[in-house]
Amino acid sequence: MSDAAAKKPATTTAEDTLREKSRDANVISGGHLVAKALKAEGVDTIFTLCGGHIIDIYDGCLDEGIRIVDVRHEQTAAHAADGYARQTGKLGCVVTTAGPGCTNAVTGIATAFRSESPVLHIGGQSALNQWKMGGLQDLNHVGLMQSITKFASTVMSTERVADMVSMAARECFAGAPGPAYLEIPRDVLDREIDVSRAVLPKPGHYRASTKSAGDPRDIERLADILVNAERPAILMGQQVWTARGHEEAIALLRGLDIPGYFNGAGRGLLPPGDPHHFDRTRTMAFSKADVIVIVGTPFDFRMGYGKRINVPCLVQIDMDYKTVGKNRDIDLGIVGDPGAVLGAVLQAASGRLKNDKRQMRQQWMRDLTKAEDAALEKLMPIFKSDQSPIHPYRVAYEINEFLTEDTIYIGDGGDVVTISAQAVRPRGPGNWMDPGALGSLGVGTGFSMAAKLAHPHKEVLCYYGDGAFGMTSFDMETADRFGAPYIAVIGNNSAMNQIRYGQMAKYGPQRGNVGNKLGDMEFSYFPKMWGGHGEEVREASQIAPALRRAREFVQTNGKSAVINVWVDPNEYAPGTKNQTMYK
Ligand SMILES: Cc1ncc(C[n+]2csc(CCOP(=O)(O)OP(=O)(O)O)c2C)c(N)n1
Ligand SMILES: [Mg+2]
Repeated sequence: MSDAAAKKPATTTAEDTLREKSRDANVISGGHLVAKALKAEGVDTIFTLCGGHIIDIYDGCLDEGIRIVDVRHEQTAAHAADGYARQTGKLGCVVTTAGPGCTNAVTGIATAFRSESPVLHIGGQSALNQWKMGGLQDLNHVGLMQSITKFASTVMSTERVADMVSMAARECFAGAPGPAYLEIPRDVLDREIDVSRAVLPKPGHYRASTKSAGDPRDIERLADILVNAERPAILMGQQVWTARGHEEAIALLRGLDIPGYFNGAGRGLLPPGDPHHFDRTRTMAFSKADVIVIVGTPFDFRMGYGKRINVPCLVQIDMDYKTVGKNRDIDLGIVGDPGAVLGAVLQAASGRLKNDKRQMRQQWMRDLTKAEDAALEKLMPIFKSDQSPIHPYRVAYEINEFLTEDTIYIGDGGDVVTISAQAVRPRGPGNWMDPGALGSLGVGTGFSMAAKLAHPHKEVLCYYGDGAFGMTSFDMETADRFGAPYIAVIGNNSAMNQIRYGQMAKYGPQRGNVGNKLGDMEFSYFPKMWGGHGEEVREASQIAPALRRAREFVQTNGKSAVINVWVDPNEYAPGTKNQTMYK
């Protein structure tokens, strides 16, 4: 844990001493039981915004050495808990007060739900002895949260507080991970009970291993399929990273000489330039392959619901039984942990790949590489465009050139960020974060703060649209307050441009510019309010030097930097032009 961790009071007052003395070791309150259960689950940080209903949890966290990161908006707390889960591979935790504290966090929890991120949301509630009486901030939180969590419940007794935190944590990891919500009424939280009456699940003893390798017969079948394939291709999705199966995934691609494609959090599992890393030829590969294996990503809109895949043999591997075979037929489905399944398949196939097949695959990969190179060549003129106003492709290209092996890249916005997917190639596993299938604008600030807190030695760069930046950026100050500075680059077109394009196309320029234009904001002023760095960039040649100065500033001053790049509002991503995301 960093220095900013566990904000213990700097000085001990007489009042503190009194409280310490009066604390009876034989009794414990609900808030302290929450903290104990979180500690047992390996949670070292909570993201929160305070409220009278939840303060006893903070008091417990102080005792357990759990870092309390208090933000300015609960949406950011929830995105940060999600981001922290993605970056640590452990349970993320957000704590909000009752009523608006909960509703403000809804977008973050919903994002985690669609992204299969294990986040425990603990929320306050009026005291049970005022149940349904119309208390301050009273709301049916459980009813509200049920549809965006895997599990949502009220804790009805102090004795069960730790037990139910552990239960909710277990639910987060059942099958494909996801969020859970737990509401704890104020009297349940504040009440002190005899320690002996509290149900306290023992760390490491209340959860099974989740590393199931699927049905052994299906593993054999897949090994057979893969050793006999001539033009196989594998798509590694987010679950491969979520479940930390990247080593097995890479070993399989290399061991059996199979081209790998990557989406969502799967991006970066292999660095660009690796012989088994492919990204610009997915359509070609998917139309010419004889076997396709989809690992850990659903057939949702990002995959055209699987309808465009036309292949003699389609295999799907997923942590969730409900996802396998959904939206289109498959030839083989395996439910299990991606790493465990892929590791078992490699083992079962070991030594069985015949030389002629290996040579065919190498030719297949050479053909794909050629097509990749041609696709990149085609993009080069706009990547290097020095037009004024700046072409958004140039910004994305410059960001990619700027990334190091230790930079975590986060995208938060519409069109400018869609464009960046064509240019930005993260150099390592976990170095790519996007909102996922919910497509939520505003994830950037929480994700950035969480990524930096989880990996203080890494650099974090968030690329925002100007619309997205406006949503959550006030919490950049929170990131800096907790020693988690990052570089924010804004592709500023003074509009919600991704939406504007569709409106213009449908209603024409007169009526299409309605409800989607923003003011011209010189965002470089913003971080200066608390000692950060800001720059305006209006010429393409100035992007790279500004990025370098931002890096230097963040490293030297420990505060964030904002590079506000003015981009051409009349340039759009092909996906936006086709409006593929709505199909
Ligand atoms: C929270 C939220 N509200 C609205 C949308 C719909 N939406 C998708 S892209 C977009 C425009 C985003 O504008 P900006 O961040 O400036 O990026 P640009 O498209 O201009 O590059 C909007 C409003 C969304 N995805 N999420
Ligand atoms: Mg914009």
